[in-house]
Parts: sequence; structure tokens; C-alpha cells
Amino acid sequence: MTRAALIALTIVSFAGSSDARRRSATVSGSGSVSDRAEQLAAQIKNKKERPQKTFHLYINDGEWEFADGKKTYIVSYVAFDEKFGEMPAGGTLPPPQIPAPTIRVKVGDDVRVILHNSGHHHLEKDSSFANVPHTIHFHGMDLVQTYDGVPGVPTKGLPDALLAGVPVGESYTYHFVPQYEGTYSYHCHVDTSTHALLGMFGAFIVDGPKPNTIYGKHFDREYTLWFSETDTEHNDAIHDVGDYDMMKFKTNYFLLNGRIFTSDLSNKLSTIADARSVIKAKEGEVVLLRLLAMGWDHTFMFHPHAYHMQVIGMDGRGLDSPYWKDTLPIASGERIEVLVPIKDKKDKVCMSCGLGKGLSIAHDHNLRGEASSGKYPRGPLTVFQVE
Ligand SMILES: [Cu+2]
Repeated sequence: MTRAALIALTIVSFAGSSDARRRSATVSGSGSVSDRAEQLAAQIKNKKERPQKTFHLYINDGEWEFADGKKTYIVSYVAFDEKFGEMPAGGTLPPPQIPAPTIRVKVGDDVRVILHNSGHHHLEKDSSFANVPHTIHFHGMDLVQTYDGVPGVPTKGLPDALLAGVPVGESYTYHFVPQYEGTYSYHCHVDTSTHALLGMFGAFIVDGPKPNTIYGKHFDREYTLWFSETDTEHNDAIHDVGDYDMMKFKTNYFLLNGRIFTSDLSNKLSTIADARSVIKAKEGEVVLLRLLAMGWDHTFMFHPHAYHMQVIGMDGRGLDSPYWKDTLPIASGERIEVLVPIKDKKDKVCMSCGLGKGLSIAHDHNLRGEASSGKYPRGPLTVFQVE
């Protein structure tokens, strides 16, 4: 580690709307031993070169339907519009979705994420969930406590009213400068097992300076694949009464980007009707897959038929020694980046290899995950569609 790679930033922040106050926090970290790290350090230190990026996130709740017709209650972060703008007075929030919208920034950006706890409007009137606070934890970003989103940890300068999280009707600004490219996530850290599994999670992607490049490697297209678990009895109990005995939590839906697959190929709620999950590519291209998981206790085993994947990064860091897998475990909290080379027919080295144009499936090889609602094949299954 070079001295120049050591970065110390003083960040001035503003607290919630009703109790705004200035304070400062010091963030320090280190880069790798390279010229690039020094360049990034210089970029981050130079305020003039630091683009300001602001994202407004709101809370919304509602009903979520799976491809087998089952509906359940969910809560998630929502953005008012595609630019994560501030909702004008009288505006209407979009419905919640699993996963929450992806936030995308670059290394060195001056990032503000403003959480507005806009409340829960679809609960039974007796549900004790109506007035719960929320936070955002930026998983893998290694932030100071002020911006870490964990309630109940005494923090100098944090108003008492925000210690338990951001109450309904209040807002709070998380402010930081990402130092490392890679795939991260964000989720609520209040009563995490319930709030995150209700749907309060999304991807937080930090790009490096060069387009279509990650950890110095080129890719032609990318997909973000979120694996998660839902127990609809848990979700419905939160809706009805606001509480659940978590020892009874038993996943009955294993999801890819919030959906299950069904054998009815025309089902509009299936994974394969979702452009975020169907991996389209052309012969000769390299596809980047960002794999993420949020769950209760299931380890997903992502297995594309017909392709091997080069694992190039994990948990926000490029690997020193990339390696090849065709069945890759991913557990809750992990983020894994893989490159999938889509080979041409002319590269064919055997008579029956699955190269070239056509369809092939990719699925969770922990087969419990493929049997959502008790029936197979209703789990996180998608297809590669090569043209
Ligand atoms: Cu929460």
C-alpha cells in the first residue's frame, strides 16, 4: 500500500429534515498498490472533479404477485422517477418491487442518498408495523457509523430522534464517496430479518472510470441477478398484526429478481418474462453477471447449462486469481461478479457442446430452491438466449 493510496476525507452532512444539523465525519481507507489507486485517490481528494450524485429513496408497501398466482404483502424502497428525483407535493409513489431500484455511481462521486420514511399505507389497521422506523445500510461500503444505517449504536452528533432509525414522516441523508468499484447492496438494518425479507433491499453498483470494464476486464453486456427468499406467512402476518415468530420462518418462495419460473412459458410474471433476468447475448460477446443474494438460510447454487463462468470479483474487490465455475454458491450478503464468454460455433471443440445460437437454462442447483410453493420447477430459473 502506498502512502498516496491512503485516503482521508472529511465529509459534511445534513441530518433529517426536521432536525437538520451539520457535523463532520472522517472516512479513511486504502487502495491497492498501483498507479490507478493513486489516480483514484487524487480524484477523490480533488473536490472539483467530484460529481455530485443525489438519490431520493422513499418507502412504499403493497401487494406482490408470483407467477403461480399467490399474492403477498411486501415493503420496499421506491424511487419517485428514474432519476431518483424528489417527489413533488401531491406526487404519487410507484408500488414497491423486489428488488428495490438499482443505484449506480462511479468511484469518486460525491454521493448523497436521502431516505424519506414515507410510511406504510396498505396494512391492516391493527398492524403494529405502521409506525416502524427504517434505515439504509450500504452493505460492503465500510462506512462510519453515522452512515452505516444500524440503529441503536450510540453515535456522536446523531439526534436522539434518529437513533432507532428514521421515523415515519422524517428523512435522513447518507453521504459518502465510494472508493472501490464493484457490486454492493443496500438494505434496511432495522429488525433486519423482517425488513430485508419483506423486500427492503437493492443493488448499489460502483463503476470504475472506463465504460464496459470491471477490474480492468472488458464486458459487452451485463445483468444483475438478485436471489432472495420469501415466507408469505411471515409477510402476511406483518400485514395483519405487525409481528411474527421468526423461529417459524420457512421460505416457500425462492426468487430471481423477485420472481419464480413456471412451466407455462407465456406467464407474464415468470422469470423468463422479465428482461432483467433473461440473459440475451450474441455469439462472441462476454457477459458480466452480477450475482447477489438476500435470504434466510438458503445457499443458492447458480448453475448455467452450456457455459462456464469466470469468477472475477467478490464482495466489492477484484480477485487476484480469477477461477472457473459452472456451479457457484452464493449466500445471503454475498456479491459475486462473473464473466461468461459466449463462444462462436467456430470455436466448437466437440460435436455436442452448447455453443453458438440458441437457448439454454440457468438455475439454482440446490433443488429445494427450485420447488417454490412446493412444486417443481418454480424457483430461480432463467435462460441464456444467444442470437
Ligand atoms: Cu426497515
